[in-house]
Amino acid sequence: MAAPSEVNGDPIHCPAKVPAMAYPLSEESAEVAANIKYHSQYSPHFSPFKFEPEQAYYATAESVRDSLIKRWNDTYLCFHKVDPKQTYYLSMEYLQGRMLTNAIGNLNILDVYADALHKLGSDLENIAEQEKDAALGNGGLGRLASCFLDSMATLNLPAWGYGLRYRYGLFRQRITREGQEEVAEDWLEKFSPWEIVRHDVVFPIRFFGHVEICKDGSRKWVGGEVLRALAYDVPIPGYKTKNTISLRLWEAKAGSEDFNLFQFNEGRHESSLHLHSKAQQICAVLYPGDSIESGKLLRLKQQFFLSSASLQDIIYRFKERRAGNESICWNEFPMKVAVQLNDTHPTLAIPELMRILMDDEGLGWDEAWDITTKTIAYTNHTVLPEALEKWPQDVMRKLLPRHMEIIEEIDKRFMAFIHSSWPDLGSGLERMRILDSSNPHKPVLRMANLCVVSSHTVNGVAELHSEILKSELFADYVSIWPNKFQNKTNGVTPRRWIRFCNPRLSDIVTKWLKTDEWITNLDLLSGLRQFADNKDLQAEWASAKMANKNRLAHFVLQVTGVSIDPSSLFDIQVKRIHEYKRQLLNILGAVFRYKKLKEMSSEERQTATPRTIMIGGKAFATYTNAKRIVRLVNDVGAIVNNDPEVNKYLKVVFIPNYNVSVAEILIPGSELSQHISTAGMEASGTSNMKFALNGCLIIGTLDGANVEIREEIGVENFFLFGAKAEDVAKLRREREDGLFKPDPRFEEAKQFIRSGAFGTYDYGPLVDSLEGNSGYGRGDYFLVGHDFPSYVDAQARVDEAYKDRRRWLKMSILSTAGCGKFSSDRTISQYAKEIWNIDHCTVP
Ligand code: 26V
Repeated sequence: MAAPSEVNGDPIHCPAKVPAMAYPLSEESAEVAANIKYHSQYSPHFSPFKFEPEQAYYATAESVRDSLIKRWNDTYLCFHKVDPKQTYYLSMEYLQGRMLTNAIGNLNILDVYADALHKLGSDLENIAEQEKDAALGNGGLGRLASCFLDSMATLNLPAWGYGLRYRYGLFRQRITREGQEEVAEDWLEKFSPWEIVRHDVVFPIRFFGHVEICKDGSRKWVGGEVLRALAYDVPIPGYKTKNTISLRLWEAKAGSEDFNLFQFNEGRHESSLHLHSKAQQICAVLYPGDSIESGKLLRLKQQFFLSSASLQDIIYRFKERRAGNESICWNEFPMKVAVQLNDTHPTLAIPELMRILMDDEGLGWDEAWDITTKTIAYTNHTVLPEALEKWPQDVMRKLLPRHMEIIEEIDKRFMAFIHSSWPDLGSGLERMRILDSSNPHKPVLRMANLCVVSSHTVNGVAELHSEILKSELFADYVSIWPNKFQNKTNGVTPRRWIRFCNPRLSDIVTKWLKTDEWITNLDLLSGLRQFADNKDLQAEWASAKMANKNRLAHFVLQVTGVSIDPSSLFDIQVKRIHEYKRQLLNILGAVFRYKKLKEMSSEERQTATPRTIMIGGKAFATYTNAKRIVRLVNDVGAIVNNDPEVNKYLKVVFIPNYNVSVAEILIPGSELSQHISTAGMEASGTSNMKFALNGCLIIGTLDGANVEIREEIGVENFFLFGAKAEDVAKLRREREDGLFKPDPRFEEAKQFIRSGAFGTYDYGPLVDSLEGNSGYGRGDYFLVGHDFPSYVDAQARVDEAYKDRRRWLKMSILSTAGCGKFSSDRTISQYAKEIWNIDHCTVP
């Protein structure tokens, strides 16, 4: 027997008497409330009798989705009618984070939804926290792709993203006594309200098989196994515009005809579902471990799956928009389509486009090549040797025999071109080749070289990085194609990274600038400079920061159990854990600080600037030294935080499971952030931009985008230290030749760790990695020893600056004021104009 209130349809936990009505797209809070209630009661996913935060979240999200779908359809129709040149951004990674608050913010319906939920006895902030992050990426490269989508939509650009719908995104990091533990993150455990499956958008994807030569000499790739790519669309709303673009994620499927019912009924259950299980593996995880052959093959399959499905879809749309024309004029293709490769991961789009144009559409090589090279552009995101993709030739030949033929032909023709036009190139020639057969036992394909040879434009992601690409990694090509190389300094979306994550500071900015236009024209922030000394602004600024610090302290207590003092200096380093990013330099500095505090008398200690050092980030599961670093930070924290003599002046906290949502709490509450990579190694960095935008000061090296941030905000507002990129090679040689004289403070900090002061774990091997240098991965290749003394000195300057509150606040305001350049709107406008040649297409 049901309770009467249930039968009457009034959910038990939904006190307000709001009738359940559909009212899609209303802007009245009562109607929005009715719409949310409608979704909660008619959702096939939950019992209609509850309105607890989880159900409330899903119902609210579905209600917002109604608006998005309408806008998405209008945008699609508009693009279809106008038929502008369109950009397709191909990326193996997207770090979308939570979508509800972002969508509500971009649609400018925050107040209405907050009010509607209030009517239902709920609270928007509270239910928004129910959403799991969509973490379909590792770090900067994936988050950049997501910021770019936000800017493309906001700028009304005809542009789409393509990616993979991984079942398990980046792992959840659990911290135990042993350090990091990886737990599978099932972001689709229930379902995602933000994706719309398109059962009508399906393409075949072939693997293995062989090449047949037809009578007319043309070639066809046949046989092997054929899976299907099924589209899921995630609508991406622009800020205060109707334009809503698409992030199309592909899922791998097998067809029902691939299920062998006969075998199944005979009891051969596994083999009857053979192809289904293969399909499931493709999108199972982001970055399958690739230390063994089968893992490598799976990663290559993923890359081809993304490239092939996206290109088939692009070509389908190109043809659809020409339906009715007698024949397709393929020369128009590059005038309608721009494809951007986010790093080398989707490089197979190059031979796949060639294959489709030649084998399916019947074009000749020259025509297909002309179209391909006019369509494709490539962004490089790293100079690290281990991240530059190389695929074994035998693996490629087996999995994609026709593509291997095409790549060999590209390589051959490129060689011939160089021989005829630049006969004196000498050893540069071998370095430029796509096929690298220098090791006859393991010939490989250099994917970056394939990209450079086949793209019309290659870009780096910060000025310094783009210069390094031209002078080192791609130097050989610059002499042949001096105009192919560009710089596009990264940016971040001001919507997510200040307006929505830091409403307090945003309101202050709007008040003092007397406009909120800065949200779409970030250069206007420079208008704050004139008030940097103003006492009233400084007071408001300080109070917003303190409120954000309180919120952060509360969060830290919740997730770590460590209580931190909001009046101490909040010093944060959050990013993937990697030796080149030098979290080890940070923790060595913390250890040194702890030792000095211990040596002080209690009177001396009282003059110290109290600090809370927070470090967070995930270590790649098989990266031993990175995992040791995570453990060391936790072990140092356990000692320091429990030392009653010192813990008023220093705390060290490891922030577990760093992701987009955690960043949204950390960044607004930060006062100092560390961007301390070895000069020349961080392509750009984008968290440096987010921190500076939120008025956080930076201690950093002259690396990546730090260089430009420092120029923009003023050198006096940046705590600089460390070697310059141009000196790094010489310093490494000196270290190798035994000419390096370590600073005694560096020796002292290392010795303190070796002494066992931080528990019983043997940190010997980790500390040993800072001794000597005999090449990449052997010894102190990242120059922690060289930069340690200047780092400690820079930290002492920070301590002094922090004591002068007014000076610090002024520097903080000037940081925000100088961040206009670092909007992804600026970056995307430059890509649109200087690489893609596309124009905006605004939905009326
Ligand atoms: C990938 C991997 C994967 C295997 C383990 C080692 C390793 C090391 C580095 C990488 C980097 C992949 C590319 C990447 O994420 N680059 C980042 O791109 C950001 C956006 O442009 C940029 O801000 C970061 O500086 C750059 O590291």
